[in-house]
Amino acid sequence: MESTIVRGACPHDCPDTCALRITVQDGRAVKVQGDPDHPPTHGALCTKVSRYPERTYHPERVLQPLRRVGPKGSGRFEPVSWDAALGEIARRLAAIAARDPEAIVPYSYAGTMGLLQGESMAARFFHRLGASLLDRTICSSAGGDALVATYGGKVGMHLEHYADAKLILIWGSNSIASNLHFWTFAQQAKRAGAKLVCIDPRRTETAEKCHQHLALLPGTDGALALGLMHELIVNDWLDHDYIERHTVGWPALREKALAWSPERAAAVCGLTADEVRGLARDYATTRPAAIRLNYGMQRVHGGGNAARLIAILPCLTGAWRQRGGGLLLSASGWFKAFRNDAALQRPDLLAGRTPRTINMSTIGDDLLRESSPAFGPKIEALVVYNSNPVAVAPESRKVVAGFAREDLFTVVLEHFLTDTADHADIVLPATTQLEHLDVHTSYGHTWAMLNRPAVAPLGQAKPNTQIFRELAARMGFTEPCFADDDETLARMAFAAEVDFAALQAQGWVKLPLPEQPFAEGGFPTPTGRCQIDAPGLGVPDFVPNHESVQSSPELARRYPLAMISPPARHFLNSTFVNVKSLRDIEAEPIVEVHADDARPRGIADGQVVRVFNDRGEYRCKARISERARPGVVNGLGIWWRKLGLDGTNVNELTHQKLTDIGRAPAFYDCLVEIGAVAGP
Ligand SMILES: Nc1nc2c(c(=O)[nH]1)N[C@H]1C(S)=C(S)[C@@H](COP(=O)(O)OP(=O)(O)OC[C@H]3O[C@@H](n4cnc5c(=O)[nH]c(N)nc54)[C@H](O)[C@@H]3O)O[C@H]1N2
Ligand SMILES: Nc1nc2c(c(=O)[nH]1)N[C@H]1C(S)=C(S)[C@@H](COP(=O)(O)OP(=O)(O)OC[C@H]3O[C@@H](n4cnc5c(=O)[nH]c(N)nc54)[C@H](O)[C@@H]3O)O[C@H]1N2
Ligand SMILES: [Mo]
Repeated sequence: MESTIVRGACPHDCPDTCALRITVQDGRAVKVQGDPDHPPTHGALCTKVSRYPERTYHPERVLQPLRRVGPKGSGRFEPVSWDAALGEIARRLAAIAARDPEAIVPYSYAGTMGLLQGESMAARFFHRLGASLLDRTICSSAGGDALVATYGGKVGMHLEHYADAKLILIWGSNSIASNLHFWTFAQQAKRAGAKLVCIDPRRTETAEKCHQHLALLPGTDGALALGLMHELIVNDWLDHDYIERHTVGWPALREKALAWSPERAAAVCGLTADEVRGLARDYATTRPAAIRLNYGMQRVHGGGNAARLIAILPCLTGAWRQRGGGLLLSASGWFKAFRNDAALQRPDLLAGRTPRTINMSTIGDDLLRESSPAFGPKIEALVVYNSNPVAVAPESRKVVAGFAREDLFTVVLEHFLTDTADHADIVLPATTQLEHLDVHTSYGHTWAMLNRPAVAPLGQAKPNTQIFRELAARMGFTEPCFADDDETLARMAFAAEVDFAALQAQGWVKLPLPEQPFAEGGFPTPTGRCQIDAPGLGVPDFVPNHESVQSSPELARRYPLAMISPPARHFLNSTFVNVKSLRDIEAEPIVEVHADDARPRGIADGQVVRVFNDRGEYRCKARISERARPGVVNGLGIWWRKLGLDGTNVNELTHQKLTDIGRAPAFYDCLVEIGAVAGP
């Protein structure tokens, strides 16, 4: 049998953006492996993506357009032709647009991170239509905006430089689960004698493999950073020259930090004062010292301020001066200078209109709003692609009620009948990464990537780009940009420095970037300095959780447990939950509970429990485990509601209150109570 290897790129919302080698036999992808030649990937893939053929050829793939036949949310559909489906969508959208195009809302996130199958033809379509804009905040905008305020961009250390560090703080990141190819570099550093410290409320598989684990309470990272600053000041562990020349605003923050003794910080964080002191000493006196910050720490009310405080640390000690020193939260800003987003997305098609913006994180509330001068028109139509909001958006009860509105027209572009697709009026079959062309940036490394289609589209599936191209034609949009094919889009996605011929030949191109970007300051802020005092935000401070003993004592009496809901290792958000071999590993939706919290509630290991608060109730299995610290329970995400124990998931409990910076959800700032469920 003849077999060929096709070069691809992993499309998933993960910092690693691996280079793939896909083995194709007789037109069928039979194996997906990591490319050994791509430095970050070094031939290794996570378990999930190595199961790609299983997901792609899954018997439940949606391979033809479907039209709803049952009530909203029933998941009952009949197959229809592409012609009928596109015709109906164009008719419905045109009728709404004739009244007010802002009543139409696109809803998308990072189901694929590809620049083409993400926001290229889709953005053109919605811009031309004049639909509402979408604020894509659900994941990273608290920390992301914080980094932009502080450094001037989402920029930081090179991934490979972590191998040279002598101390790595792995802060708010379960790297083994969600940033595996960083972990490889951390392991290299460890073998060369580096100390690894994990800062995470949960005793994750990563925490277990670090030398030290600081299990702070969720949402207290800002207090810890201030406690560390206190120690840097009183022990004079500051790099005065770096602060003087490359930062602005330190005196005001210095004043605040002096009020955060290790005792005070420890009391807020649920740590000991010695743990705070020891961490400060390690951080100040070990060279090079690196921080791998990740988005897990910014899904709380004060997530933005905390990310700012932590990002300031390497500027106080001058850690940026050494290779192997500094911080990385996201590398995505490095691509900014090399991307042609305006060419791909064509905001000029708005032609002077300024539609309102809907925040994706409050879709539950917004779908239930009537027209008003403040809100604008009631949402009449939703077009969902690359996202599964019914499962992933906070406060499910409201999200589900919104999606169940009989007067809402919903179109979902999907691979599978997800919880969201079940609520569609029309489902359109989309291709997977193995079936379409795309180009990629990364938020964990600095290589631009190309994904070639390895196989022909399955069934009647089409790439998102093609679906929006055909919809545009149906709507009578005649601008020539709606005729651009995918290769044309791919060629215009990057600036000349990312040579398309090189991308085609090798599959990736390393961005031309300085080796040690901030060794001598040079932050991409207007002043070139790290903005400790940032325009419009001032100096950062500790911001407590929306829901905690301190900020909401009455609520905490009724719901005394803090719940975080980090990713399960073998799922990617809600993707892969329906892939049997992976679901078999995760087995069932679980909540991890410490024995000290389980005992007084009469909860036994493996028992079904109800986790509840005023917003809702979610049933899952309790796992009594040292992974949970006392007072904090871990409800691992993000199950498909319909594959859970009672048709719900953990987002039944989360709320729509936003973060201090970035308008993002505070998924990990959530009080609950747990009770045993009687009976079998
Ligand atoms: N396997 C797998 N990989 C993934 C994902 C997935 O779902 N599964 N998700 C992807 C996505 S969408 C993203 S955004 C990225 C990054 O995604 P993140 O969500 O950052 O992923 P993790 O690093 O797994 O999880 C964050 C860690 O933060 C911890 N944490 C929770 N609250 C706090 C807190 O208040 N302070 C601190 N210090 N830590 C806290 C959690 O216990 C968890 O271990 O990963 C991506 N990679
Ligand atoms: N409680 C709680 N909730 C969370 C989080 C948490 O930690 N806890 N994490 C949050 C985070 S960090 C994020 S990023 C969001 C993620 O939320 P989403 O971005 O919605 O991610 P997924 O759940 O993976 O859903 C992506 C969907 O896109 C589809 N898809 C993939 N590729 C394509 C394509 O090419 N075309 C089309 N049409 N569809 C495609 C997949 O089949 C999948 O159903 O969830 C958030 N929700
Ligand atoms: Mo995310």
